[in-house]
Amino acid sequence: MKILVTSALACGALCATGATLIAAPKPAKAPQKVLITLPMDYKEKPAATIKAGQPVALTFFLKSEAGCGDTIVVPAAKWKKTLKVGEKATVVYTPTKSGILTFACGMDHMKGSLLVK
Ligand SMILES: [Cu+2]
Repeated sequence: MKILVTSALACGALCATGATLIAAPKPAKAPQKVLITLPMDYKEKPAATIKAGQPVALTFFLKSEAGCGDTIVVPAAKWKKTLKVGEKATVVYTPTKSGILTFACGMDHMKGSLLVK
C-alpha cells in the first residue's frame, strides 16, 4: 500500500504535465555512434560510414600520447578538444548531406574522415 501511495504522489507532478507530455515532439533519432581511438592511423580511407540527416555521436579516445594529435578538431561541428591520455570526448553532430566529414589534429596536418551516405 505504501508503494501505491508513493506512486500516486510521484504521478501527481507528472500527471499535471500530462498534456505537455502528449504534445511533446517525437524524440530525436538516436545518434549513430562512432569511436575513434587515438593515436590513429591517419589514412585516406574513411574511419566509418554514417548516415546523413541523423546525428552522429563521434567519440575520440586518446589511448596514448599522440603529440599534436592530442588535440582533435571537427571543423564542420566547430568543435575542438585537447584530450589527456585515457580521456574521451564526444561531439554530436548531424551531417546534412552526403560526402566526407573530416576531422584533424590541432595543426590540421593529420586528417581523418567519415563517409556520409
Ligand atoms: Cu598535427
